[in-house]
Amino acid sequence: MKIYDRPGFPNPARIRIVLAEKGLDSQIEFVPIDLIGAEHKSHAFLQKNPSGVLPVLELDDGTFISESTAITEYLDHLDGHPTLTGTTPKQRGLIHMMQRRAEAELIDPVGEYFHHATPGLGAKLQAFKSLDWSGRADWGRRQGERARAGMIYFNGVLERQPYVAGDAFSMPDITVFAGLMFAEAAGLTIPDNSAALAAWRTRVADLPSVKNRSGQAFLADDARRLGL
Ligand SMILES: N[C@@H](CCC(=O)N[C@@H](CS)C(=O)NCC(=O)O)C(=O)O
Repeated sequence: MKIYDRPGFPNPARIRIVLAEKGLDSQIEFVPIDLIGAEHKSHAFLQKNPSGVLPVLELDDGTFISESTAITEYLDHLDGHPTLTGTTPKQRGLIHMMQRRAEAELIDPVGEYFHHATPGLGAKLQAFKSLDWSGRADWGRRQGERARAGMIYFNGVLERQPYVAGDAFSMPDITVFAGLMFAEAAGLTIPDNSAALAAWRTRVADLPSVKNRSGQAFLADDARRLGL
């Protein structure tokens, strides 16, 4: 199998954590894609994922799977013992629900903030994203506020239970963790009164699959190039 990704970026990081959780690192070839140079908007890449985003998984039979949730589902079920997406109907329902919230209330608004209220991925990408409409920075900042409201929501969840979807670490924990990682890189901080979220983040950061995964440093070189 191959993963088209970019080390350090938040959605590719989700899959690197999944691969480490499932012990699949050695079975994957990592293919780096130049996001700043807009390689993911090339004709060749759009054949793999028409959405033009990373990560993308390529199976040995040539099938392409994109969307981090779909890739996670696939990898989690490969060994017949899913640990990240639930086994009982109740676990699967709760994990799916919290997964949607982790995307809709956190990582997606952080992404909109990053692309609209900051230089985002730089000038070359602006053309692909039609980012030249007026008011985009204001809209982006509102998405930043939505993301911070999402952090407060997840703080409340984590005051009641150890992990985002209940008693066990699962897919939405990975998404919230990547969302916070993205937020930090984009300059959005966790609100002060979010002790449960901050403590959960410290615990998750210490998990072997999170701590030891490859490509942790978010955008270090890219951020410098972009002046973030
Ligand atoms: N919904 C997608 C989001 C993927 C995504 O936005 N990936 C980012 C990297 S973290 C990307 O490729 N951005 C490039 C762009 O927006 O042009 C997923 O879950 O995989």
